[in-house]
Amino acid sequence: MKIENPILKGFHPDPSIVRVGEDYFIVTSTFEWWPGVRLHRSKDLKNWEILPYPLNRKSQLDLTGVGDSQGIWAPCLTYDNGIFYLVYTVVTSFYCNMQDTKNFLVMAESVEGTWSEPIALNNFGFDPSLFHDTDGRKYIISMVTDHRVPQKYGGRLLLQEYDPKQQKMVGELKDIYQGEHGYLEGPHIYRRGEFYYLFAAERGTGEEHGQVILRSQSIWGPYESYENNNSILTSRNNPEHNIQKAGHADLVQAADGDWYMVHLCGRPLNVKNPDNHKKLPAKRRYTLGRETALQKVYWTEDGWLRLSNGTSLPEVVVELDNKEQPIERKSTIDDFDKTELDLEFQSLRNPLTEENYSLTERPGYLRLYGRDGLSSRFNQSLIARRWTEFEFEAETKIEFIPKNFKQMAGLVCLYDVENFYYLHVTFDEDLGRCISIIKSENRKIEYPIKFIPVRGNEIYLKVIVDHHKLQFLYSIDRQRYKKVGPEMDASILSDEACDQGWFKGAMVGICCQDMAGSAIEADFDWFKYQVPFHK
Ligand code: 6LW
Repeated sequence: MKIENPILKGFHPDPSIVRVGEDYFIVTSTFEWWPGVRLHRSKDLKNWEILPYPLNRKSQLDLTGVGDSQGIWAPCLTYDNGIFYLVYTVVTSFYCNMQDTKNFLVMAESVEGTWSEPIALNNFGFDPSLFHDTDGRKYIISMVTDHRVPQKYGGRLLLQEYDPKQQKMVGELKDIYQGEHGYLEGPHIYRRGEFYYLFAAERGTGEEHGQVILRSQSIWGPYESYENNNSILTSRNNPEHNIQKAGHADLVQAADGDWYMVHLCGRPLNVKNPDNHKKLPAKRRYTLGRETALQKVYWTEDGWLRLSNGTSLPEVVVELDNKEQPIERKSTIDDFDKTELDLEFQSLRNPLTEENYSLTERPGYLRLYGRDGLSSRFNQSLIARRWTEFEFEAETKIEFIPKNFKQMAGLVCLYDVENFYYLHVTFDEDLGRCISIIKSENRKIEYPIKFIPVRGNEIYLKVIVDHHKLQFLYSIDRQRYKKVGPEMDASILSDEACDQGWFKGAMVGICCQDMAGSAIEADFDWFKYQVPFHK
């Protein structure tokens, strides 16, 4: 069986994998999107099915007000003795100098829940990982942030024991790595034969990214690195390769003894930041964010880990020996006939409550009640899903009768609260009900078109994305579609282009705002996300 990377397309970074019996599970970071932590299951490593998000109660996770690209970072999923353990960071401030990186653990007997309330770990840095030793002891390893100017350590990893009985960190905190070779993140520990292996990402999550491996006979170190700390996985020397940004990896052993590695990667657009860009000059843009890929690996006779292709360059197509076990494909149209939202959808920072939506008020419709504007970090009535392909169409059918200009509802392509394209229905004092587009690029707001009056109760809003091109359309009969506004630049919805963007990917969704405070309702009959049929 062949698998093609990425295995989880679109915004699925920082993968962590575990196998329990015949099932593989992968968790990925969700940042300010709610609920927290994406979870997928597969039996063949190729076909992945989304499962309920582990952090799905406000008592477990409250991201109200949290900054863009903060929130949930780098979850790590492990299993021991009948229990799933999920550790993760909740980042509540980062881009100032003092970082708040709160680390937690939740547990569950079934991966589909219910997951426990969070247990606080230490907060020295982000990317905590839990290691279950063979003697029953458990340890947390994480990287350490350093707010001092200048920083005392370039990179540093700390290890501390976790006591499952007392449910807290115990004993001494020890440095097991200090950045003589560089900055390590996303650390995991494994035990194999006589060694403890330390597996970690290096050189940040951009195109320089890579993965290193070190080992020691004691969990506390000292750790020796493989070949002068050469990356065992990286795309940094092959900018033309289809799989860029490779790094931040985790290992899993199949039931037949074979080893696999999941890692994050990105597929670039052919569009770059300008040379004078203040954050990342001349960097290529990645609207699909960082995705999850899989590689086959093996252990050498002298106990080091290598990619099966013998190089450090990730494969696009990986050949596996196992048999494919297809899963049911979801329909491209969600007609909102169920009483719960599809798992593909996430909201921003908060769960949607009955203040925001109803799937029962008008059966067969998603009713959204207008709340905060698209720049709010508090109470938005918005649901969105990931862009998973360079080419796709998304469409919705909306019924909405706004009464003033502060009321809007429609179809949105967004990266964060500062960067979006919004095709919306609203009200104008002279024109009555009309549609328009708002573009926000790093907080610079523009209306690429004027307001266009629209008749009829039902309106179809559509977006067609083709790599860096984004075109909105609308129709009142679903027969004839008219383009609205010019072709626009999709590439601004990327980590590279966004001021507060570091770690996510573009999303498309539907939303309703009522900044006048009357919680006007908008009814959405369905939402369609479709990739061209040749894909
Ligand atoms: C992740 C860390 C990282 O926790 O980005 O650059 C963070 N490195 O490993 C968010 O994905």
